[in-house]
Amino acid sequence: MGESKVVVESGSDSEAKMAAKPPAPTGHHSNLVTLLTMLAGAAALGAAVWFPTSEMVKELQRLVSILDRPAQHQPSPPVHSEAPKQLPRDCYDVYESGQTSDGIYTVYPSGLRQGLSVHCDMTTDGGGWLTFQRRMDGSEQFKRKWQEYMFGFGDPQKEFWMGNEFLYAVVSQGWYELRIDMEDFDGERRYAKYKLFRIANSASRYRLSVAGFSGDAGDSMEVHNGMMFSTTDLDNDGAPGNCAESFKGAFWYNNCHNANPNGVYLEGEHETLADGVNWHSWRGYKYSMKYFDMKIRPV
Ligand SMILES: [Ca+2]
Repeated sequence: MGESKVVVESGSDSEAKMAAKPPAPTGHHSNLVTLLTMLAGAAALGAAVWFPTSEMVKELQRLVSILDRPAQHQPSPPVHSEAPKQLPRDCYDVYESGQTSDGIYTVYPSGLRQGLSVHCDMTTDGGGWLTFQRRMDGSEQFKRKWQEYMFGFGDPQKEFWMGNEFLYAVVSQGWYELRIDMEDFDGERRYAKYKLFRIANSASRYRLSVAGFSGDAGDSMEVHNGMMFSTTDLDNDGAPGNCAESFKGAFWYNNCHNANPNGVYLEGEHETLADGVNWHSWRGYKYSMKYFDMKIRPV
């Protein structure tokens, strides 16, 4: 782990090379309650631009009241009526309900009443994958700020980032695995898979937990494990400078990266260092992928 594969942010020294290990994650349930209480409170005061609509504020308050109920250790009261139809929490639920075509489906993670339109990959590696990031043609601008990475942008059929808040809503429901597929301009495809993928809430800057690599693309995520998410306007990285600024993306930067999925779409070989859609362990810091996606599925 002390290998010098991490790009050192320009003008930095080595003191911040490997950031201290993060504290052990606390209960996600209580994290979610804390977050939602905070958001609902802030939005109700009109202080937050995060949830501008009163509809969303109500939704958050409803969620908090649900989550604040004591855990169901007591036996449930007998149910006499017909059980309500179960809403899909993620793409795996959608897959289980019989949908086997790739496309856009509505899911309801963490009890979100309004639902989210997400892209489900139903054909790769057994299907049931919820795609949260994709690059494929350079049509979308990925040089964006914290707020935009928080709630997402782009077209889920094409290039997009789903949004850290929605990603959190999904992965906080249980145990998830991560799969990354990529392709170069010679038409060769590689993948990286991780048995565990989780992010913390916004108060913890969406700190990443990723582990259990397999695949043929090499492990370029390991140095990002335990890091917080960073954007150009909110530097939470492990470097003295600003990695998102230096490498023109947004990611769980360390000091700074082995993977830069949200970098500039530079179409193959590039002269500049590490600012493309790079995956270091396969094609290095001067090759930007033709295709790249990131997706999750419950374990
Ligand atoms: Ca920094």
